[in-house]
Amino acid sequence: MFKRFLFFTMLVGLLLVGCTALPAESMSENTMADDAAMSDNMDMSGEMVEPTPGEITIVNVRARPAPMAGGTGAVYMTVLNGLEEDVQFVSAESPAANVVELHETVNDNGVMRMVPQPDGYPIPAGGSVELMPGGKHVMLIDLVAPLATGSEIELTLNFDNGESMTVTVPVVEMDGMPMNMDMGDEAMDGEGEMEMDATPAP
Ligand SMILES: [Cu+2]
Repeated sequence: MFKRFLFFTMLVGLLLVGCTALPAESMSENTMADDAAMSDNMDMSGEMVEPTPGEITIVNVRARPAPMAGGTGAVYMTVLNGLEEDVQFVSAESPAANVVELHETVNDNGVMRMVPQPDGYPIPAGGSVELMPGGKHVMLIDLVAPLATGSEIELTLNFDNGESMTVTVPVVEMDGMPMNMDMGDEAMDGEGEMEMDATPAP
């Protein structure tokens, strides 16, 4: 089951869904021309995404399809912190899954492991965190139903400042190779195996 994770792919293009999603026009005006800030607040389409002052915003949220009830799924997004304080994205919940965890896929000497991140992800003031295939993700465990392409699920994000927000997550097909998990079938044999690391991070 977890092996399938390697094949999930980057979504090209923007899906702007959520309670405080940025308008598409303002994002497309921000091009890659800006130099220094490029490495940070840039989403997977290569466009700049700036935090909205005073708010936490969630952009480019999407879930990959999942074939089985009782199986797993993953949700990706970019979370932008427009507040003047750092915040921690500490947990998430969804009616679509009985268990929701925050994970990070790491390359441990060639073995891709999903490591639970029970403390969540820090988001610096004015900064962002990107959840993407092959990296940080919201893990849906024990799905209530399959996630079919074109359907939607609700996901609630909880932050350590007491804020929570619920977003509607579209289930989208993810074509093409993942940005940083470019490996073929042969890499899946032996050492290329995906393992679930059940050890809680320190
Ligand atoms: Cu995971």
